[in-house]
Amino acid sequence: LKYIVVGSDGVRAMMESALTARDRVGVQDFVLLENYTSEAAFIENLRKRFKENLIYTYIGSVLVSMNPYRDLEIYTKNHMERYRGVNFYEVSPHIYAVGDNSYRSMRTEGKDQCILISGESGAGKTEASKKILQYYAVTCPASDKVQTIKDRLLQSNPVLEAFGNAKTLRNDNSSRFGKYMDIQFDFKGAPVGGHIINYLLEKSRVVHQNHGERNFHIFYQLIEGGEEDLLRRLGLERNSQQYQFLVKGNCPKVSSINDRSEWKAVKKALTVIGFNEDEIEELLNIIASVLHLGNVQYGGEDGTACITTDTQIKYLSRLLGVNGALLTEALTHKKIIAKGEELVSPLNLEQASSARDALSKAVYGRTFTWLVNKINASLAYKDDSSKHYSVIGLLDIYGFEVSKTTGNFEQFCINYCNEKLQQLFIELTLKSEQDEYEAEGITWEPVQYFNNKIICDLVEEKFKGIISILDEECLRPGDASDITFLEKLEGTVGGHAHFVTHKLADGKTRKVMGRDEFRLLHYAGEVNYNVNGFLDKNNDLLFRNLKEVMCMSENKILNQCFDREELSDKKRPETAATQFKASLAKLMEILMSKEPSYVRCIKPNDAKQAGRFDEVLIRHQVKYLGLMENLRVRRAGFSYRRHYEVFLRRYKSLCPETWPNWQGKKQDGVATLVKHLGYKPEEYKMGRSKIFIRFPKTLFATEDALETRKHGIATKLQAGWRGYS
Ligand code: AOV
Ligand code: MG
Repeated sequence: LKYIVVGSDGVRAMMESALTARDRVGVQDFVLLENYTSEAAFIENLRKRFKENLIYTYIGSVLVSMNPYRDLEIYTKNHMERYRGVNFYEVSPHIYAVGDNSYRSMRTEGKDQCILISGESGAGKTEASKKILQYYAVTCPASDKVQTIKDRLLQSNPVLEAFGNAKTLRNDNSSRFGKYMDIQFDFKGAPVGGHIINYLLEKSRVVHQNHGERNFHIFYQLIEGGEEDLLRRLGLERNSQQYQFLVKGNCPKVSSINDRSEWKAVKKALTVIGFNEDEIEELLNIIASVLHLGNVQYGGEDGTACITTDTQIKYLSRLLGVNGALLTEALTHKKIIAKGEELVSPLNLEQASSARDALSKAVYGRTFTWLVNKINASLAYKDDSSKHYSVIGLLDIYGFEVSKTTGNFEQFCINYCNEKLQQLFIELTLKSEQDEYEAEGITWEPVQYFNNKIICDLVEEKFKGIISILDEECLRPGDASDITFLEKLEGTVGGHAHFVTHKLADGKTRKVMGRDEFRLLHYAGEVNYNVNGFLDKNNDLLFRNLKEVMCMSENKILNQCFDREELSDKKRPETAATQFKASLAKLMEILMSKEPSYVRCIKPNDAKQAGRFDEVLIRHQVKYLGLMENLRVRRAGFSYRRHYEVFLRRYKSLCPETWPNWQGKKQDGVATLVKHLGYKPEEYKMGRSKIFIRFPKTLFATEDALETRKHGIATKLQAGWRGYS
């Protein structure tokens, strides 16, 4: 190969242009940052890239994703093709690269994968998980049968979002349930099935919404989009503000949401998933019933509740397929069985309202679970001839909710869930890093992390964790209340470094905190929780007579949701928090058994606005997500590692002995290559299958040499074209 001489000025200009590009768009992997311990440099890199709409950056194999709050043209079919089967480092960072990498690992190593997406509410987790699913739907092999499954997998999203997402202050489409989805692939790598596990739906939203928030999307979709005769049949008016369960947040419309077109999408999705007409009808009967229930008004003298108008009961009786008189009775009386005898006593106004709310929540919550089961049935892998399949799991949960106002029981659960995930991240990133050095026969020194295990323990430890104490109060007969629960907490975990109440050690009180609050110092920030409602929500009880009525329902869905066996069950059901804790423990087990990939989502501002880089907010997330430590671990030993084959393929042109092809062992080729490049012994180590490079500047120099060479060739070609050669 002959090079044209461009003169030393020309070379400098070319090198400078390569460098300026890096100056402008930053580095695509944080490990390449010169000043890797500097948080300022980290943030600056994020800022540069964000400004150029480069929302993705790696820390090694972890993908950091910034929510752009605008539609970027980076999710086209062309983009998908570009990432298919290509090595992580050869193309710019992308969520598709993560998807593709997991897919390839699953295919080549035969190991089940999982992709863990974390970040606070509104950071872009749900969008990321949808992008990955779309990537598989488009790029994986397909036959007719597979196409059906692909369609169903994709269409499960609009349905679950309609019933399980809502507008909150933080996110117009906030997931109010946790979701873990397995995608099952056959031996050809085609998606052939799926399975979803859902976690604790925030069902209190059915009866109450904070100011500026809405109930679940489906209610507004039905009211806005439902056809005239459908609404007539359901007895609904086309005005969401008529319904008590939809007015609490004073937020009927959201500019980013078109309820009417969503309604159409949801109906179509239900059909694709395989719901028949009857099932859709019964499902909508239930949704309408919840709205009617919300409008049941109580009145009554002498303190006992009675229902003042029978309009709602008439609709409810028809839509739920229950006896109106029995329902009325159950909404105003309570029945207990004592010593084999039935005792019926009237409810006062407050008790009756909460019975009505409990029924509404139970009906909605159980219907949601039914919906997930129904979707699972339609996604089930049906090929009996070969039961074997590999799995990629996608985890998209509700993000951490930091708020200036106080949180409630549900937020406590949501944030606890995020603590657990962070714990898993810490264990697995450290562990896998260590494992890799070990496997490659390289020694290293571990880096210190803030370990949030202490907070997980505070919440979940047996006997002395917050959940145990809550359960204890829930089971205690007599005067147990939310306040006695708080007192018990003070007595038990009062001295804990991550737990605070209004009481100060010297007996004085902290003025800024309410007497019915406790504060947890979460890994991601401080949150105050108001104990009001903790006992009730944790007990999650429904009066016996309401259950009895529901068990008689002729609505086929409810019939499956309310089982007569519940009535004869003597054992007390597990509390909500304990069930949640157990389901999270199981989730951790599932995730630990798979090979993880991480997507760490960052929210650029609180205003849901494009182009706004709120540095304070971002710095806080970088801190609590542990990204700096993550980077340090990655850099502590060797910041860069590449399989010999990949390294050789990329840089072989830089050495006459390896160019155009190296005939011997790849490892020997790499050894020859780096010797030629002048790598010093302390700069790298040769592992069993990879080369480990300690300093990024070594790799930088090599990258620059490659760049210069490419430019050299380009200049030569250009010059030739201009006729100068
Ligand atoms: P979350 O799942 O992390 O919050 P979402 O994925 O719902 O957050 O993202 C919130 C909103 O940000 C979306 O509705 C989009 O408008 C926008 N957005 C996110 N990612 C992208 C992207 N890649 N491109 C364009 N817009 C995006 V929560 O469920 O509240 O924890 O609980
Ligand atoms: Mg979400």
